[in-house]
Amino acid sequence: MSHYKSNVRDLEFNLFEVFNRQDVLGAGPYGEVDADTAREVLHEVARLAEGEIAASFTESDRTPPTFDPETHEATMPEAFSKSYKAWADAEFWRMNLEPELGGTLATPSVNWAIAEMILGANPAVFMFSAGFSFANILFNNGTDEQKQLAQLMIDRHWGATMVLTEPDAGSDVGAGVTKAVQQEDGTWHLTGVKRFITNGDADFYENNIHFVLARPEGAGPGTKGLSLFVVPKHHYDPQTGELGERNGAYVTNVEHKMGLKVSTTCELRFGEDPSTPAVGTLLGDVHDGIAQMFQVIEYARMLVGTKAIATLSTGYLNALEYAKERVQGPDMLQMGDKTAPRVTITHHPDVRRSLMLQKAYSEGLRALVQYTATFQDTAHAHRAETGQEPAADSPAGLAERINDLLLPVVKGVGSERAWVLLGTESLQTFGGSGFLQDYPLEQYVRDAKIDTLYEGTTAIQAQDFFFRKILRDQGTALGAVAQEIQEFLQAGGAEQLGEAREQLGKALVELQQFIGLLTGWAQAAQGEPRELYKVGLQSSRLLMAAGDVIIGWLLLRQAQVASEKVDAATGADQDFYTGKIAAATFFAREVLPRIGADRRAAESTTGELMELPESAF
Ligand code: ST9
Ligand code: FAD
Repeated sequence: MSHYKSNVRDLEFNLFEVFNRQDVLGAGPYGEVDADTAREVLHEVARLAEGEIAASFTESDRTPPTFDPETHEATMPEAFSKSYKAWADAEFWRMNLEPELGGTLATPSVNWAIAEMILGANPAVFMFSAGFSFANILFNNGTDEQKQLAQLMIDRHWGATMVLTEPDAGSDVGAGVTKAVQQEDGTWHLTGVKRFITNGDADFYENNIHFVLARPEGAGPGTKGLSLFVVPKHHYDPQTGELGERNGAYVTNVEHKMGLKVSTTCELRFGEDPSTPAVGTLLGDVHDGIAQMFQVIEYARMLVGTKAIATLSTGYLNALEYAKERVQGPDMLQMGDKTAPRVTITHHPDVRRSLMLQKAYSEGLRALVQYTATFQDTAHAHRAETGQEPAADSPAGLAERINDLLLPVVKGVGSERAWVLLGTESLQTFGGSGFLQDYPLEQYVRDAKIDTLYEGTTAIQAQDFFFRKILRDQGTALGAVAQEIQEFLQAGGAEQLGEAREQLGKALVELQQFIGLLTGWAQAAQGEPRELYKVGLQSSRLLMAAGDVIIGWLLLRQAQVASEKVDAATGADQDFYTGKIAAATFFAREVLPRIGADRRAAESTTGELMELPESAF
């Protein structure tokens, strides 16, 4: 039986009942993928995910890849290679590929729905297929030869890596010292050590293309001095793709990790041996490395958030199934009667609380991914139709800014809530059995922890959210989302959701005051620099609070749709809509009141923690 439990019904609900993606599909750049096709694909991907993709999930954790330091190559578990091949051969990734490279475009919203299922079933399968997405980056930013490489990557299923981190440059990417020196033929030779590189090697790749941030000789400090180089594992014939000599970029270690063990995390050394230089080309022949890499990072942050949320969803559905069968103790109302019949644990109030919290967050976070993706749809359609970047003040430009605002929420809040809830609630539902390897929960918890760390830790997401996405944006994107929430509240709706709407209204005001507090400190810091510390002390809390308000609103939006349909519905649909109303009401009562407490706690910050001597910790 598959460990993975998809939730296609909820994906379809988001896509077609809440966010009306049928209005976008089947037209313009998405002419070949209409809503019916998208639905068929989702069901097909769910079967694939629960079947062949999920099949190697456990085995690849117990028998992870091995590394041979002599050959610098990793050997992948056979079962995992089969799952990877099943995904590569199914070719659903073509729906996210530029048509010029052989793609059949669907909207980002549909692509993230597809991605969710593969990421939930066996996340590393999706991650190892990064080459298919990197081909888009090459195609859109590259020189003619690099565009040709993009096609080879697709045709020959080559792998790809994003290479930023160094031993002394983690969150602080701009501290990187990997060097690039231009050669007479226009190519570049790289020297340096990168670490923690995902997809660094796999034996199902014929070739692997590294996208490396390095500092050209003489370039300035920080991230702005970095350029992006395309460095293949093997040299190749640019026409045919036939492999040539080994390039001087070698994997020198594969890390042993807490979880996600089948994903190879590699140390990568460039140009160690002067006789085999690490030869690369400059992406697009322009020095714009950090901005180019952020095209990759933005996609990867969405990916990581979606991975975390997908794991929470399958964790919840596994916990639910277990709870419906596990019999333990009497109903609470008969707790004094030692002969009372024993009931399934779904009868216990605390288990119900836990299950509803899991349901509300996994469905609310899925809605957050899909809501974010709707803005990607707008910006993507604009680019596909015009071939131009959207103007900042155009509807597509605003959509881009709202997407930017929401990305740290998807990544930061998605990963934190998922990892914590998987441990404290989903695994807990299984009692002691959750701790065993007989059930997938312990692996889910181990595999999901990484999501709060890579692609920028939660602290980095929180700073990105406040400084870049709110302050620097002068509140434009934030204002647009807040206005949407206000309009939803003003429109009213189902009577049974009245109290929940009231809670949401209060939480929104608290959040706005919370943001005002941090904005005030940031402004005061111009005269009194230490005020900025208060922002740093409270920014992670703000990010989580913002996530809860948006989740609470999206759950209520869903509940409003459900309330209009529930009476006419029957069977599973009726249960589905009833569950939506219950989740939104529960979240509004149980979670949203905490926003006020968060704001008050933040308000009491004095910054004295920053005065405390290090020795007192
Ligand atoms: C990693 C990989 O951890 C984990 C595994 C991932 C899964 C593998 C699969 C990969 C899939 C890939 C798919 C392919 C792609 C497909 C795409 C398809 C379409 N937004 O604030 P400043 C830029 S990898 C946009 O001064 P500092 C911007 O250009 C390792 N751009 O920063 C800006 O200039 P300007 C991940 C942004 O103080 C410039 O940077 N590591 C954003 O110099 C400088 O900005 C990390 O994520 C943004 N949000 O540097 C590092 N922010 O201002 C985390 C900055 O003029 N650390 N830019 O516009 C950080 O993010 C730091 O804040 C820092 C600070 C490095 C940016
Ligand atoms: P540090 O930056 O040293 O951070 C340590 C702690 O300090 C964290 O809690 C952090 O939040 C906090 N901190 C640091 N700076 C600040 C600050 N300014 N403000 C507040 N708090 C701060 N990198 C790649 O380039 N490519 C990959 O493919 C890749 N894959 C990875 C896969 C795995 C399994 C792992 C573990 C890492 C991977 N990474 C990859 C690296 C990853 O992106 C970094 O680990 C991450 O960005 C954090 O850097 P660090 O580990 O050096 O931690």
